[in-house]
Amino acid sequence: MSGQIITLTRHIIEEQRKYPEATGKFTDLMNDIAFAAKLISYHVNKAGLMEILGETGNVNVQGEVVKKLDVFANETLVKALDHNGHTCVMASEEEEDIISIPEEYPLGKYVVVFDPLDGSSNIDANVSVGTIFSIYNRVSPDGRPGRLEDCLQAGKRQVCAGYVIYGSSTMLVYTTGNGVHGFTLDPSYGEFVLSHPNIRIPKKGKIYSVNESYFEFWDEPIKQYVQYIKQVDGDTNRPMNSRYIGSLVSDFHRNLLYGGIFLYPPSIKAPSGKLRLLYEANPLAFIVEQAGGKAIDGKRRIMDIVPEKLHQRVPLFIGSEDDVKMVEEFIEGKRKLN
Ligand code: P6P
Repeated sequence: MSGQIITLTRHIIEEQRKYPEATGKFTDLMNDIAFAAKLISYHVNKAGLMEILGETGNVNVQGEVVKKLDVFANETLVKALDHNGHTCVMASEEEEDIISIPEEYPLGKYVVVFDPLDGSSNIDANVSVGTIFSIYNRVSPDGRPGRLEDCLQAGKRQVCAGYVIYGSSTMLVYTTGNGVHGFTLDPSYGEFVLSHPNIRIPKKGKIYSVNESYFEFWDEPIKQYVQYIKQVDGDTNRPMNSRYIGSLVSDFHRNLLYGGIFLYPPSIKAPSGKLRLLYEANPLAFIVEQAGGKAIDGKRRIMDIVPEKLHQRVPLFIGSEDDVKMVEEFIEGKRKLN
């Protein structure tokens, strides 16, 4: 019925009804993530006023130790997810090793890996930043602390993936394999409200997002692809528009809604690219595939890659299906710049 307010909690509960075995623990876990997102949103939006910027260890006017926002975001997520008995282990871009659940807390079956505040170096310039997360079922034996193997699962085993974008408004976008749904935080009563049901990415986009300052360091096929999409040809709707914010969640979110491709290719300087497989490429790949798009590392489907290390980097080509297929054709030598 139009005019209904569907909160994130209600949406998850209704989604979970499709799984008779659901116990409600996943709903609780997602609510814990949403709670952390609200706290992070509040501090991101007040950062400039609360002197949270700058190096760790400063003391602000209240005499509190000032944390950099990404440290604050990391601690907020860990504290929100470590005590409710839903997780057995976590991993974060901010922590070298896996994050174990304190002994005094019960263990759960879920594994959460996350980038607590991607793009945080942009905050001082008031550029949108984001939290990115993936949820898996544990693979190690129940009843004992989770292990590294629980975090090193291929992206196709994700049970949920999502991101929060802290921009002109705060949005949470997630999938559990039944489409992609976006919720906007209504600060007047602190609820994430369904604003973008069943997001679908256009099959072909008009936007490409890449840091072209690395052009000379790319392999020849990537150079040719980027030169191709910049050529003038009305019949094939070229040139494409260049849009690059330098904040992954912002570039991805815009391309998800409008259509297009984000590229972080391998280069002489970064043979595996810059972005991380576990908590950047995999969750966004799950989301884009659920929205009808595609995500590859240049040769493989991102979600087929079995991680070997927590902070493993991977080249990333992600977005509209036809755009990613075209860069794939250049990489495979099936298409060349005429
Ligand atoms: P470059 C931000 O530092 C980040 O991790 C992503 O959010 C962003 O997409 C990428 O790096 C930008 O990297 O090399 O273009 O500055």
